[in-house]
Amino acid sequence: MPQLEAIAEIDFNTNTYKDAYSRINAIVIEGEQEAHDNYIKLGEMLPHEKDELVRLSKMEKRHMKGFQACGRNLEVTPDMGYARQFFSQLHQNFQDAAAEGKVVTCLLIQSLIIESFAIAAYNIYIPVADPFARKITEGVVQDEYMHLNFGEEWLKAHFEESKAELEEANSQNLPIVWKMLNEVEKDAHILGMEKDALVEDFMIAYGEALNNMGFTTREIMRMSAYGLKG
Ligand code: Y39
Ligand code: FE
Ligand code: FE
Ligand code: FE
Repeated sequence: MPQLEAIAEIDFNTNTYKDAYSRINAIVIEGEQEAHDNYIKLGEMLPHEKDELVRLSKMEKRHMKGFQACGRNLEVTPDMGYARQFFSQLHQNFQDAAAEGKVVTCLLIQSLIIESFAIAAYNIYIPVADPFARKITEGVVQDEYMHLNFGEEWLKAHFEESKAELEEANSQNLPIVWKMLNEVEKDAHILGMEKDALVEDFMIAYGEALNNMGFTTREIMRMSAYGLKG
């Protein structure tokens, strides 16, 4: 449905809205918690960047607390079990990569893929959010651009030696993102967020990051197509 129509129609107090919110809010809370943990882990893997990565991890903790407040404000209990399940594949892939010392894969999963997902979701959510959540989300999305930029800059500086691992990690993890988007489509729609817009914003953020790092347009097209057909 058109965005303006959606704004006019949204009643944040219906059971339908709250039911969808219990899952989306949980996804965001769980995502922020895992992002916190991932940046702590990355700080251990990149001792030279540790201070900066600890700083990013603290921002993620703050985001988590902000979104918990959004749920309380609407009197919604987040379904954390659902959210852990939602992230389990990406979470496992990050853990496996970390155990193998594959820092490039870890950066691709957290700083490129998950941050681009966050940027898309938060930008699409802001115009349809309740006033309390809108204010919180506006503050958060600015930080997410900084997080994406961290991964982008590090990978740009190590591009030649990272390229093969990035392509492999992309092929393993991008299909998971498309699956996650399909899974969340119905609930997102109830909140006024359309899947097409989410996909579009995700691809803009992710594609721009890949471009800034040094991938050619042809490579970016090839990488983006991974898993698109499910
Ligand atoms: O870096 C971060 O802060 C990322 C953890 C946050 C992830 C947010 C994932 C949002 C997906 C929501 C899908 C709703 C349509
Ligand atoms: Fe619609
Ligand atoms: Fe965050
Ligand atoms: Fe982030």
